[in-house]
Amino acid sequence: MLSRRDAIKLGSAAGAALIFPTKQLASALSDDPSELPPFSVPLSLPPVLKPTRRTGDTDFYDMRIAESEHEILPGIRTRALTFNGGFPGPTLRAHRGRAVVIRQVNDMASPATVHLHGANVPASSDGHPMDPIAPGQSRVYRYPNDQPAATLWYHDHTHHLEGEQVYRGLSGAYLLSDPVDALLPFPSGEFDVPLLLRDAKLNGDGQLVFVNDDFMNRPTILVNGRPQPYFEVKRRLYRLRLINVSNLEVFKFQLSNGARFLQIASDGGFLRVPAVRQEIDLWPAERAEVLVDFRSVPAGTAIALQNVVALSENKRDILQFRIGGGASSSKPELAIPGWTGVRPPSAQAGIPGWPTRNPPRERVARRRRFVLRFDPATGEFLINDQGFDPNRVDARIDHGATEIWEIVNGDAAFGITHTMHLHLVQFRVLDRNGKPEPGHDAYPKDTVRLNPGDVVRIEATLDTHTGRYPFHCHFLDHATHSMMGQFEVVPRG
Ligand SMILES: [Cu+2]
Repeated sequence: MLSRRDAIKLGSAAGAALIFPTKQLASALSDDPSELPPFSVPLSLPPVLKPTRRTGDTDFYDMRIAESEHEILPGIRTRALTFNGGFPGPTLRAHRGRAVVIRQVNDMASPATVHLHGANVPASSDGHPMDPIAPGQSRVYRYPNDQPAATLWYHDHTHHLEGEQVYRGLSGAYLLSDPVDALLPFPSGEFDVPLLLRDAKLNGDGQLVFVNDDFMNRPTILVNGRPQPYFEVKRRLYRLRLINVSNLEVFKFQLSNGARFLQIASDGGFLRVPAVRQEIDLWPAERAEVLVDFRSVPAGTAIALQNVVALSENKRDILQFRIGGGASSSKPELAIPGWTGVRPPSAQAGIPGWPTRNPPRERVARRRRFVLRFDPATGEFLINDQGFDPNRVDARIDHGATEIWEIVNGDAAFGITHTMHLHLVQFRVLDRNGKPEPGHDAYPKDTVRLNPGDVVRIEATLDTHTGRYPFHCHFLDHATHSMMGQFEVVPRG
């Protein structure tokens, strides 16, 4: 079985042809990273968007989707598709129990639809691929924020355009907090840092080049829109919100000094138990919140966040932490066995909103099976041998039902990785190839990784909104062509 790494190791176009039999082959093995050495530019942070209006229970925002120019490489203006001119878009900070209402104006020449990834929202505000904002038009999205604290993100989801439009810049962070956040002794404010990670190809003029599914030829790594930046940090704990906004890039993060992360949250919020991790896997659309501890690191030290499964050596370095002076925080600092940092409260289950829901097995209403497979005859990516059809509903689910879905990566022969993302719901990964999924990868999840040949079972309870929602591979270039289906939650009759 060949992985993406193995494909590179083959080191020949012929080898790659076996695995990636599509049109990107001509460019597959060329590589033209920017001349910029890693860690030449400072990390930038997307601005936090201010509401235009607040009421007792709702924050109102205005956003504008438009092409604009952005400095990715120093001194070069790159045309991008942007929310409010940002690459990535501005960060929204939302609070559980306070609704957010966003008026999105589409000033692009193409349609747009805005999906809030990981959120539990009514179907009318889900940003369904078939529910676009036409050019020149606007639309109001309503987000109830009735779910536990989580690192969510928003992105374009326009049918057949989502791959290119997200690649060209249409994504941003949406950080939902709740009272649990305030109770836990985690870094906040400037020490709580969203990191939107992706790859890109820039041509000789510094312009973004998009070729669908051309993951082997996107040699530039961007963090918050800047190439392999450095980040000046203090000698203290940091909370990093890692968000993979790539179409296709997979990361396995390590710290260059061998230090470990404390993972506190996954896609949909806090883990049941924080996990000490040497490595963090992060595939497209996944999130991980980690604490890193610079308290005992000498001032003047540099530590790199690295991707140890990078397809080429120049993509290995992601971000450099430059440890400055500065006192450690006045907050009570924490210790956990096996880690140099934090000891979270031990009684998580007693904290209101801590995500501990595990539906009993006997209530499982239905089991389904979905096989994800590349079709070499058409170059399309299929679910149960079908491409996306907006007129077809693949799963009708009674409101309140718990279902178990068996998801199969049927591409062992081609060595193609996939993921499965369900809108609307956070699910639990029960097992992978018959073995229980480790807690940090099990719950709460909205996107699950599938290596070639993997068989994964997930369990989801659809007890919130009714209506029609997509599920799809979140390698967006696969979803665009056209690895997507729909489920519909129907009221009980
Ligand atoms: Cu896929």
